[in-house]
Amino acid sequence: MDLWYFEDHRPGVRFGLRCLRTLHSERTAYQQIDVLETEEYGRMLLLDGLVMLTSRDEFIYHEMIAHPAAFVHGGARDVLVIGGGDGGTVRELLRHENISKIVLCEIDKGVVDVSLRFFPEVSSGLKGSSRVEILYEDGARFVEEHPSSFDIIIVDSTDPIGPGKILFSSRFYRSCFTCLRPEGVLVAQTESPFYHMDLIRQVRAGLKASGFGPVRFYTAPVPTYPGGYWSWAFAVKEGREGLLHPIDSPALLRAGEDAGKGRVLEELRYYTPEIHRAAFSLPRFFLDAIEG
Ligand code: AG3
Repeated sequence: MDLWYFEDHRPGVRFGLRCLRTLHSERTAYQQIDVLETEEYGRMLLLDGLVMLTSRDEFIYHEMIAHPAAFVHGGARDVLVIGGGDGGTVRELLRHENISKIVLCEIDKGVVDVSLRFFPEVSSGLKGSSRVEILYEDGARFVEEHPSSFDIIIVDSTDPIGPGKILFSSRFYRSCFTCLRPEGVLVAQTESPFYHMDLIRQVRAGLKASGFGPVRFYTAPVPTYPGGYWSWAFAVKEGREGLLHPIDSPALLRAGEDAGKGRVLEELRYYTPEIHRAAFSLPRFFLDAIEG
């Protein structure tokens, strides 16, 4: 039998993976969760029919959502992850020994439970670390209620539909700004430059209007996401030393001399200091779309 999973990326574009079997399906109060075994990409997690991760390429997405902010800040103690219930982002953040507390604010406990059961290598950080606290709450509400509490906020959301929609709003970004300490960094996943430039422009405007310094974007390939090409917003809050620079921050430039940071780099499979720099260099069509 030939079993295929398809995600419609556009009305005229369809992405497919041949599957061996379905491992899990459930409908939670928030969304449909499915886990499929694919032929080429290992296990795959779907929320409402959209690919959230596969075992084979999740390392690129998770390394790239976590390490740029962690290396640029350098001395973060408290990090908030909104969404990210699979635990991949937490796994990456835990590699940084300066981070003493990670709060994961995931609205749907079902995602955490499914990841613990079917993706142990992704979710490993979610249990057994005293540095991780999991809250099953609305992230938008949480940031409103915790002013000046975090050094880094990472928005590891789904697409801007369903429960993820509010996480792309200007009101949410204003709350994130308030929730960050001075010198804080916000990173948010911002979809595919091929298909979602309107959204990327909207995110940029929302962040700029919320008090952040320059708003930058960076990109990396994620083969199983729309366009195979993904983007993240990177915004900083002014601190005593001014504004942290995404590729020239003192902490990033010193990372090579720090034994702890060196160990982090040795553990990674995608992120390198060179990739970091390159990722912030945007292709012409991207620059034209946000500047034009
Ligand atoms: N968060 C971003 C997934 C968006 C993918 N979109 C899609 N397939 N249409 C993934 C969560 C991983 N921690």
